[in-house]
Formats: sequence, C-alpha cells, structure tokens
Amino acid sequence: GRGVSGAISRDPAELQRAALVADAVAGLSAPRKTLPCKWLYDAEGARLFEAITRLPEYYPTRTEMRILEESGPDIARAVGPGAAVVEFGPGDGAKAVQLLRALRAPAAYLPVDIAPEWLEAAAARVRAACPGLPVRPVVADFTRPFDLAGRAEGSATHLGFFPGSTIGNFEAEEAVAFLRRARATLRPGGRMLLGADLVKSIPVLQAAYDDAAGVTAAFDLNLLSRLNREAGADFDLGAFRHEARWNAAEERIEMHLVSQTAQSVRLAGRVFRFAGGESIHTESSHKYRPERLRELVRAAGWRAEAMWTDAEGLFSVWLLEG
Ligand code: AVI
Repeated sequence: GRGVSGAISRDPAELQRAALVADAVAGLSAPRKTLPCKWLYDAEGARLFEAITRLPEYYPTRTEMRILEESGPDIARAVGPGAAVVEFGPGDGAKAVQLLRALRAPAAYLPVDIAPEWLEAAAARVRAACPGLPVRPVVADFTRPFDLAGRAEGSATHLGFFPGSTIGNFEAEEAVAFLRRARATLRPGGRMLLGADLVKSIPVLQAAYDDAAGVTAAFDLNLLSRLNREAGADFDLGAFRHEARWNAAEERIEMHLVSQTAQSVRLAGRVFRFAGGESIHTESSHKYRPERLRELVRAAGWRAEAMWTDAEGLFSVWLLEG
C-alpha cells in the first residue's frame, strides 16, 4: 500500500497482506480454484494445527515422536557425535528436544523460521531442556535460498532436521527444489533427517484429515475467516464445508472447501462465482512409498542412508547423506 508520503509501504504486515490478496485473486481465478496452504498458518491456524497434532485420529505427530524415541540410540549411532542440528520450521521445539537428547554431544541447535516469535518459543524450550547447548535461531524463509551465515560451530557437520512430513505439503518439484537447496545450505558433509508420512489405508487417512471433533474442518475454514479479516472478503463460512479427499493417482490427501450452493464471493473488488459442489483446494498432503521417497531425494542429489519406521509402518524417518 501507499503511506501518507505516497511511498510504497515496506511494513512487513502490509507486504504480507498484499501477498495474501494476490495469491487469493490468482487462486480463485483459476479454472480449478485453489489457495496456497501456507496461508492456513496465521495465529489462529497455528493454534488449530497444534490442536490437530493432539487428536486421536491424527497419528503423524505422535508416531514420529515415538520413532525418534524408540530408534533414538540407533539414529544417534548413525549420525555420530558433534553434529550441529539445523531445523527447518521448528514449531514448538518438542521434536528437536527429543532428537537432541538422543544424539551424542550435539554441537549446536539452529532453528530456522520466517516467524521470529515461533523461533523464540522453540529456542526457549530447547535451552531449558538442553542446558549448555548453543542455540542460535536463524530468521529466514527456508523455501528460498539462504545461508547459515557463520552461525554453526566451525568444525561441526550440519544435520538438517525436517520432521512432521511437511515435505508432503510440497508438490514433487517443490520438494526436490527444497531438498536441493537444503543440501547447499548444509554443505559440506551435511546430512539430513527427514520425516515422511507413508501410504496407508484410506479410512485411516480420511479420519486423520477429517476428525470427529471437527478441528481439521475449523483449521481449513479458518482460511476463509482469514480472507474475510485480512483481504476484505465476504465468505459466508456456513456455506462451505470441509472435505478430505484421497487422490489415488497422486497418492495424496487433499483438503477442499466445498461450496454448498451456487454463490458469489467478493474479494479485493472482484466477484468470484461458485457453482454448488465446486471446491477450493486448500492443501495437499502427499503420502510416500519408500521407493518413491528414495527417488525424490535422489533427484535432489541426496542418498537415503537409513530409514526408521514404527511397528505399524505408519510413518518414516530418513537419514540422507550426500
Ligand atoms: C503440516 N503438515 C505436515 C500437516 C499435514 O498433515 O499435512 C498439515 C495438516 N493438514 C491437515 N491436518 C494437518
């Protein structure tokens, strides 16, 4: 926007709002309406996502924690001593604590996130749990190239940490591009611990993304509330319904907001028309077969060195090298 001086505003909140509006206009103008899933995470969305991770139906978070716990000694042996852990999107830092406690003599913890307030929460938790460990937050957008700018210990090798199957929210090309950039950031001799959700029975997936308490539905619909709040849209929240759809060809669960009637929505001075039953695709969560994940990491220049899973084979944690 323009301030009183007529200069283009560089206020980060204003730039963010402009990007949200631009993405919404582009996504809602497409023949198959879509909105980028990164916009699900405003303060309310982050709170709802935390609630999702504690739902009985949402198996990924607790299963990955259990793998880190049960295979911790094995992971520590494979990683070796003295690694500086670089976590991409640390959340509340709980998984980092689990990992850092298992590793032998970790050299430092470097959480990387675009939101300074989230970084602080993760840093505080790790400082409290791992006294004496150097903790150096890095404010950066890890979906773009960045470097660690001398934050790591001189001699330490970097261990990237990307848990939660957030990799699954990327399209395959984006996932490869992210992994390739991470490899450049972590160089030389860098490795990476990557969490990836596995292909499994459709009812289990369906329940995980459309829970009985309606928390995932609220998380999805919050995107429309956000557009009403921040983009001056007039979505009628009662006129859209959350749906979780398994896309068999792409092996991914998709979140959709389905218009319950024929209706028009105004946003940024435009009118967007919906047919009854037409949806906005708000997120994809890709599920991997081990073979497919191996190919994906190979395309990014990594090699899968080891893989750990839980007894039911729900989730996987990979050590990448190269
Ligand atoms: C953050 N990400 C890995 C979650 C997932 O499972 O794809 C986001 C989520 N969407 C609905 N529930 C959880």
